[in-house]
Amino acid sequence: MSDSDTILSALADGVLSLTLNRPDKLNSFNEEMHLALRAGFERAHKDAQVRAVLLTGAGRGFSAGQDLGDRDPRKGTPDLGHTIETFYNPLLRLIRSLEKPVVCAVNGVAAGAGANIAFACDITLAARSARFIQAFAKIGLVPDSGGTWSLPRLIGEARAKALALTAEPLDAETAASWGLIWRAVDDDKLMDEAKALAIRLAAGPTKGLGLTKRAIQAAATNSFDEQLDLERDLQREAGRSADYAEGVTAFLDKRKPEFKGK
Ligand code: T3D
Repeated sequence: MSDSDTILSALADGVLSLTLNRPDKLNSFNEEMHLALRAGFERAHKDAQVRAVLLTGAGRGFSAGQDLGDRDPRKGTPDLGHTIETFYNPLLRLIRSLEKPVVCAVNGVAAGAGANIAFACDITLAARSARFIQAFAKIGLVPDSGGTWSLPRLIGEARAKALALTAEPLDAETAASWGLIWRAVDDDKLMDEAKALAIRLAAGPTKGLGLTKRAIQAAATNSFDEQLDLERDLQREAGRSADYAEGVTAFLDKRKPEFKGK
């Protein structure tokens, strides 16, 4: 685990909370924060005590994407393909491949990669005052962090193109009504609601939830027949889990299940 203070990390109630912590730079990403966030998600993959992740930002913003202070063209031309390959893509792959729920609480503006990281999480809530900006167009770049994949899938090509080509901000309520995020929440209730959701998910049947995430994500490329076959295989796996046995036993005994995440 990285000991950088650019990411605040805490494990409680089965929830690993990861807080982007460069508030004076609107939590924009430098290399140190990238490495620390990656270490957090790597821990979530390996540590059985982690049964859900809660990602949020410190201060008034969620994340303004790449730290442009590290990209001054007067100091040379960076190889952005290299930074995407080295930093952003591994992070996005870690989030999507984690077979545990990732809740994202967007506490303020989410721009550039910051917006697309939020869209890659499993359940994203946003403060009503938050806004999402595909800021790339303002500086001559292409949406990254999976944005060109997730935007058309979540909201269709017309809206995806308009957001990406104009870089106009999208408010949280519209983002929710379009299906880009799960819910817009009153600012002062955001963290309570996101924490409660993450704790609830962490107390759930982690194996089954993880397989559900895998199945829904696979639907993006599978045919209907392939998806039916996948559901069969994953249901077989889920049916062998201790949490399935506990869920059915608890139902039959008319009591609350106590899932162990196994
Ligand atoms: O480079 C690669 O590796 C390729 C990958 C790229 C991924 C990307 O994310 S590219 C997109 C980069 N992000 C942006 O272009 C967004 C830039 N920021 C903004 O457009 C605005 O800051 C916001 C719309 C996000 C918020 O506006 P506002 O008015 O609420 O805040 P502000 O005053 O602009 O920013 C507050 C402070 O944060 C300010 O610092 P100061 O003046 O108080 O010392 C500002 O400079 C700093 N800040 C905001 N965004 C960034 C940043 N500093 C560095 N990098 C930033 N991206």
